Amino acid sequence: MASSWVTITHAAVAMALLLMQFGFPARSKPVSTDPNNCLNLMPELKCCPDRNPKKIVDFKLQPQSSPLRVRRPAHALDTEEAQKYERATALMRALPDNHPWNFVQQANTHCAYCSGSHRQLGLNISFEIHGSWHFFTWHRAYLYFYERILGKLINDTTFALPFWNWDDPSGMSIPPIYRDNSSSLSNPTRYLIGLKFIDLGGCEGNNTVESLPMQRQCNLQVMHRQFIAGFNSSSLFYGSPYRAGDNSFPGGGAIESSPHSSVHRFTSSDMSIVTRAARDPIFFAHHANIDRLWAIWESIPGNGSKVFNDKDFLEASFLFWDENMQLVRIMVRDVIDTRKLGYVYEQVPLPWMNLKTVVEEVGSEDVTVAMGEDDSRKGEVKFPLVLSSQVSVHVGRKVGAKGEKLVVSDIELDGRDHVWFKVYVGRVGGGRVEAGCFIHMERRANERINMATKLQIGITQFIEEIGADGDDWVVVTLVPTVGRNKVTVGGVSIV
Ligand SMILES: [Cu+2]
Repeated sequence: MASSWVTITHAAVAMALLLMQFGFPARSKPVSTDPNNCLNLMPELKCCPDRNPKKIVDFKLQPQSSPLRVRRPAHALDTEEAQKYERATALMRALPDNHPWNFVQQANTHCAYCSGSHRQLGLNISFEIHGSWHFFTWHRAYLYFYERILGKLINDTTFALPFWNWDDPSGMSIPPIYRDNSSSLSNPTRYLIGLKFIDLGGCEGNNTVESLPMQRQCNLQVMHRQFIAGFNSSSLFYGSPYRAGDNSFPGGGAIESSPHSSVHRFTSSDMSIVTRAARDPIFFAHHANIDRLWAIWESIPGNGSKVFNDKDFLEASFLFWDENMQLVRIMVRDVIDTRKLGYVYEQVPLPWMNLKTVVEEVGSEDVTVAMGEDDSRKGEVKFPLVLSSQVSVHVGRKVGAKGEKLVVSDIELDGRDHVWFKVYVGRVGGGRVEAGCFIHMERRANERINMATKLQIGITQFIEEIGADGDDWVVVTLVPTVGRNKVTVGGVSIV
């Protein structure tokens, strides 16, 4: 026994020495931005920064000298707050075109990180900030600098961006400050939907007195569902890891598809096209609410983020111009705590938190096509399949498994297309719930963007709600809503 142990130990040491000699094991690295390599891939929209940095400064958290900035609901701003924000944005718009604080330059900062323009340091591949665990983190850093620049322009160190409180019925339409066409906060190209009720994901109605309560309730259901879908798993909430050298879009978290992308779509015009989105000032209120939801998720007991143990997450870095006109490299570890960044969100009710999920009865017109090892109708659905119409499959699961995840794998599309499909989980012969959705927003590019990604949804609570805890099979239904025939799905499984 002893001699074989020695042999194994020797073999392990020898192997380790061999690996070291060849430079293995290859250590993964955090993604970072190349300051000297940015490609203007779309001639009509030059997203790369106009100014080349002379030097880059590492971000340092500021000691708190002034009171915390308090981000308030946009629909509840008083006249003075609204005028301040309007004035700061007007000043930002009036800056010279190539000034890093100029409104369009600021909008381009977002574009450069979502159009393939910015490259990963030393790798000459896209640095994309959507569809991965850096969705929340990059946008938090972006808003942080944007807010401080606005504050600087009006000489107010307590200036705070408002948030679009679309998760509460009182904020479920475009806030008044963004509707006045003479204001620096407006975007006249938006459709005339200012008075309509927002659709957080499949909640359209005719906006009549009769339909509004239903639309309101549906939106709250979307909020509730998307939080459950990514509830107590940091990988489901944040999205998949994205490390140096990885392809773009490894998989976004639940909130990124909906309500994030659905609100972009609802707002229309610039907001519905990723590469143009930040040209609408409402972008910043929308993303402030996304940022607030992240802070809320973190505050839920038991949601301790495992991503915070991953160095590649914490040490990823982005470049922004700060309020002192320096180009700053900021790391994800610096944006984890909003208080350290000097701001908090005003606490408002969360009417969606403790709802009960609506279980739909499935009508006879919903034909279930089965697949799987033990099913006689095996083979009727063949993956990969082009999602042209609703499709249902029986998917096997392990009774008693903890933390069940539904995975829709190898989702392929042209990243320029807007694609949306819903995912239902149902009991065989029983009711179903919408468990989540996949929404990809349109972006502009001259050539096809080959996109391969996946969707993961936490389904433990949904399985309980449909009463399928003891079942070996559930019915998963994919319903294309936008972009039929434009997306291919490689498979559906429960892990
Ligand atoms: Cu967005």
